[in-house]
Amino acid sequence: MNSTETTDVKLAEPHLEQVLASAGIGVEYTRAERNTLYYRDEEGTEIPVLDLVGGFGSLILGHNHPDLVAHAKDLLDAGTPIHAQFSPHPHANRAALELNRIVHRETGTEEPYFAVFANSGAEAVEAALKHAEFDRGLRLAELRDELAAHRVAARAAVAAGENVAASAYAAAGVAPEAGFEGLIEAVERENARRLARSPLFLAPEGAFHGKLVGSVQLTHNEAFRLPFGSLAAQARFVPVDQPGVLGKIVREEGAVVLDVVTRDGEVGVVERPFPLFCAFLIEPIQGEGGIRVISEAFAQEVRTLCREIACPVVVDEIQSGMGRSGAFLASSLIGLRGDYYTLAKSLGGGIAKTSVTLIREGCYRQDFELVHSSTFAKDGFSSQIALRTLQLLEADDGRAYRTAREVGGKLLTMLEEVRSDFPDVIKDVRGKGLMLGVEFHDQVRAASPDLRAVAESGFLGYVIAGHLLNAHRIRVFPTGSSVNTLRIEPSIHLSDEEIEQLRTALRAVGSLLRDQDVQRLVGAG
Ligand code: 5B6
Repeated sequence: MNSTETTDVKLAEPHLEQVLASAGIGVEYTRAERNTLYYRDEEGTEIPVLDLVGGFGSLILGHNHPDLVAHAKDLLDAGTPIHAQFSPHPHANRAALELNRIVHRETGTEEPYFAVFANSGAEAVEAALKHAEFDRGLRLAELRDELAAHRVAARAAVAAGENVAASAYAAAGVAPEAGFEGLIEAVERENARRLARSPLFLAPEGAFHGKLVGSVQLTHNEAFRLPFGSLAAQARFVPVDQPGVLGKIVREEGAVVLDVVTRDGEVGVVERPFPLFCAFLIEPIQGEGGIRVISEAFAQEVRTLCREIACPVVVDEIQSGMGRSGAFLASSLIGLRGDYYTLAKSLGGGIAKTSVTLIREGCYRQDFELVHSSTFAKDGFSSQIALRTLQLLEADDGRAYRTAREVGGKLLTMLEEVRSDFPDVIKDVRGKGLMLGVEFHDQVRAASPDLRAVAESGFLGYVIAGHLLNAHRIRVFPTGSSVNTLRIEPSIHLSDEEIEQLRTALRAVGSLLRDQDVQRLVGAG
C-alpha cells in the first residue's frame, strides 16, 4: 500500500463493503431528505432512491427533518455547551421528564422511571443488564444476611433443646450422624455454591438486543452470539408460541437455596427461591429476528412469571418504539409493561446518536449512578435534539402516531394485495404500523438450479434487495436472522406514490420469481 491518501484505499471494514457490492447494493449516497437517498450516476446526475431501510429504523421523522436540522444549526450557532460533564444537565432532565409523561400516558402508570442516557442501542441494553445485575447483587446480599440470621436463630434454638427434624438432614444432603453443626456446614457449602452461579437472562427465540459483549449473548442468532459466549453471562431462549415452556425452563434451573428454619417446635431445612434470573429482555415487535409481533398471550405469560420469580422485565423498544408501531411504545399495544424500557434509533431524530434506559422507581438503585457512566451520554446536543424529536412526535395531539397507523395501514393493505396475487412467491406479510416485513418463500426447491443456488447460499433476500435497488430504485434489506424477510421501515412521510412505487416493484419481483427468471433478477431489468 503506497498511500492512505488515495480514496481507492479502503480500510474501514472493506470486506463488508465488498460483500454488499457483490449483492449489487454497494451504492454511495450523497444526499438525503424525507424518505429519499440520492446518489450520483456516472454522468453526475442525481438519482433518487426510495429508502425503506430508514437507518435500520432510526428515521421515523425521515432523513434530515427540516425542523431538527434548523434546531441543530441554532444550537451550534448559539455555542451551546455540548460537553459539560459533572455539571447539571437540564436538557437530559427535560427529555427524561417528557419520556415519563409519554410513558405514563400510554401505560396508565404514575410511577416515575429514572433515565440513564447512553449513545447507542446496545449500550442502553448493556446499561439495563448492568443495572439489573447491580440490583440482583444487592438482593442476593440481603438474602445471604437473612439466611445467616436464620442459621444463628436455629443454632440458638438447638442449644436451648429444640429438636432437629430427620428430614432436615436429608434436605441438606448429610447423614444425621453429622450432627447439627455438620448440617449447618453442608447448608453453607451448598448455598455458597448455588449463590455463586452466574446470572441467567431470559429472552424469546428470535431476540435481537445488540452486538456488544453482554447484549450479544441475548441475541438469539448463533452466528452473532456463539463466538463470544465466553465473554458474558448467558441467556435461556424461550419459544414464543408454546405456552408453559417458559415456566418449565425456569423450574429446570432449580434456583433455590437452603434455609434453616425453626418451625412448629422443630428445626428444619426448607428450599426457597433466589434471584438467579437477572432480567427478561423482550422486543414487542422483533425486528432483526424477522418482524414478528409478540402476542398478548405471551406478553401476559412473561409478566406473570417474572412477577412470580422477581425477575425484572426489560422491554426493548429500540426499534419498535418512538411511534413506529402507531403508539409511542409498541408494548402498550399488547399490554406489556416494562420494569425497564430501552430506546435509541429514532430518539436521536435521525441526526444525533443517543439512547436511554428507563428504570422504574421501584427497581431503581441510585448508587448505580456512581458506578456507571459514559463520557458522551447526556451531552447537551443530543439531549436537546431528543427533546425536540419527542415534541415533534407529540405535536398536534400525537399526529405522528396517527400518521404511522394510517400510512402503515395503507402499506400493509398494499403488501397483502401483492401477496394474494403472488401466494406462491410471498409467504407472509406481517408487522404493525411502519414496522413491516415481507417474507418470501424459500427457493431451495426451485426448478431453476440458479435460483436454488442463490437460495442455498442464504442470499435470496439480498438478491431481491439488489434487484429492487437497481431496477426500481428502492432501498430495502432483509432482516439479519430471517434472511428471506424484507424489512420495511419508512418514515411517517411515506406518500401514496411511494407506496405505489413499491407495489409495482414487488409485483415485478413476484413475476420474476414465479418465472424463475434469475438472469433478470440479478440484473437491473
Ligand atoms: O444501536 P444499536 O445497533 O447498538 O442497537 C442495538 C439494538 C437494535 C435493535 O433493533 C434492538 C431491538 N435492540 C438493540 C439494533 N438493530 C439493529 C438491526 N440490524 C439489522 C436489522 C434490524 O432490523 C435491526 C441488520 N440487518 C442485517 C444486517 C445487519 C444488521
